Amino acid sequence: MSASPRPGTAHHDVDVVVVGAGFAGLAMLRELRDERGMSVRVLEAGDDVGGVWFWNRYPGARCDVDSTDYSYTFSAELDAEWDWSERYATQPEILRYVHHVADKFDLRRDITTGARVTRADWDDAEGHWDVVCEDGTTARGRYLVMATGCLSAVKRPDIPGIEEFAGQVLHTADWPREPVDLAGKRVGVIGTGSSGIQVIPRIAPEVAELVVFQRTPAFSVPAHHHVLSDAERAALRLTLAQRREQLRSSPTGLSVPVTKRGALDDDEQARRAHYEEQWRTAGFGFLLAYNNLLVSHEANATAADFIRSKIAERVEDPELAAKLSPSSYPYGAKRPCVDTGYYETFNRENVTLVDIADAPITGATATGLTTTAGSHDLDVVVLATGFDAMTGSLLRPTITGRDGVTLREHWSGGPRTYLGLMTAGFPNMFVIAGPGSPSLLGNVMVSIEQHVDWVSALLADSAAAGTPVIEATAEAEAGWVDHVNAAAAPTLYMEAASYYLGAEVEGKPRVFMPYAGGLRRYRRECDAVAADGYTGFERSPAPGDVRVPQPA
Ligand code: N01
Repeated sequence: MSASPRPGTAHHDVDVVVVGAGFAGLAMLRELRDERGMSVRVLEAGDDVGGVWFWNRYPGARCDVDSTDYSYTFSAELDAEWDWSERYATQPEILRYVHHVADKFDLRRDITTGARVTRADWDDAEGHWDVVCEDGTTARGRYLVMATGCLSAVKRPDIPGIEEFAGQVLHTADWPREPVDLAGKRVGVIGTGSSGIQVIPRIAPEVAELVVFQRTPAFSVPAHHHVLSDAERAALRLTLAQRREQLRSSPTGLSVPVTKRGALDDDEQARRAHYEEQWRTAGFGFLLAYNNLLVSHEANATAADFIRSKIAERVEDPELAAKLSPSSYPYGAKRPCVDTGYYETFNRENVTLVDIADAPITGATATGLTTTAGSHDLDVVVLATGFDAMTGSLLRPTITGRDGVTLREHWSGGPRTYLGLMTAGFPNMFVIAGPGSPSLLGNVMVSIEQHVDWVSALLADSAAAGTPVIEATAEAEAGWVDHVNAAAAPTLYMEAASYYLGAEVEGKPRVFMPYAGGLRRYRRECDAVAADGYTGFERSPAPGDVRVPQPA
């Protein structure tokens, strides 16, 4: 299908069309334009850059990876002029950083905002992608890079009668840009994952009543975020290079020391002391307190018991503490959370927990929400219900590859990729931080930069060889799918109804989507493929006399 723009909208004919102007899209744009001399157009649905940090502006939103490690590493000048103010940066500070990067590297001139991609079609005869946006913007590019994020397709629960509700309905991942005044209001929050756990303690002191609708309790440990002192910032600067090297070579992309100790190597007293120490400092790294928490039930139970004992200390009412304590899945099998005062929030007079596993929500009325056990009058409903993870943002647009096959058809049994980067039958389409990559299981920034560099080198190599049409072979894809499954099989990840497994959306194929082999191993696999002349990819000349983009 050829792209033709609506009157008043633009058409962009470029080497590369990138979808999404979050961390991944901006990195891809800078790399291909400034390092490879390619023309790039980024199409972004939001009306500004920032991706997930543009949309998730709910109170309390912040990252849970140390800010220093949640940064680009491609520019020493950028490093020198940017100072994070807190251990875990808030959403506004991260967005300021993204804006700073966009301005410093003059990225905005190649970005169209307010352009939600609705379809992309591979034209086999011409060897390019035609891309169409909801607003009529169109683009054509030799390459298509989906930098749409793994947690960006917002999931709204189906609540019968919600349109009758007279109050406000907000979603954490689609929070209004203008300030929302919750003071003195009766607010219901549905969902107790990372977003719920951040928003709940933050709004509890200002609202009149807070009703938390919990389906599955989460494991959460203290974040210990704090404003960085001058001395801490100076120390971070001094150790930055070494820290970056450690991130690149670590299995998680986190600056958490890797231990060789398993939880059962210590006796109970030593283990408890170690957990106490981790509890006081580690934040998200608590999951790495021992090296076998995600592979051994027995080891995992020691950490899970420890966290439950802490919940019991933090929540005054033992019955409430029990309801807030996860027991139906291993610690870490769902993405663990970090918090600031989450459990203590339930000691407040104005906060109520409603267990919707026992008494599910049946619907909404003009005045609030009803469950099988009763009704709750509310002024505002906050949906902290997460995302159609990993595949949602790739399957919501219609993407058609060779022979008219859609990505939805090709992935009907679950996502299939080679190295998490390409999918057979979809030539010249790359996914950044998508299914089959380690992105979600570690520091996504490290994955993003690895993917961007690796894809950039592949495009340069292919252009130099006169074979700019690149496609993962069906065999390589099948091999990687097996490899991803094999990496996940021995882990406890398989034992929770998580979004890693596609359990968050009814009817979604239940396959483990991220690569659980770790970033270090993943990087080695990718490097070996490149060193071997890009095995698993078929590369061919462009059809006809189409211009071959040349690297700088
Ligand atoms: O989403 P989630 P999130 N009825 O899917 C519940 C990143 N993140 O937005 O577990 C009732 O984790 C659902 O219940 P259940 C981070 O990677 C990072 O909180 O499905 N309840 C669950 O409690 C994170 O993992 C940061 O039974 C429903 C919650 O809603 C990811 O984003 C901050 C429901 C969804 O939890 C997603 O986090 C925020 C329904 N129909 C997010 N549907 C930081 O960096 C879902 N739920 C700190």
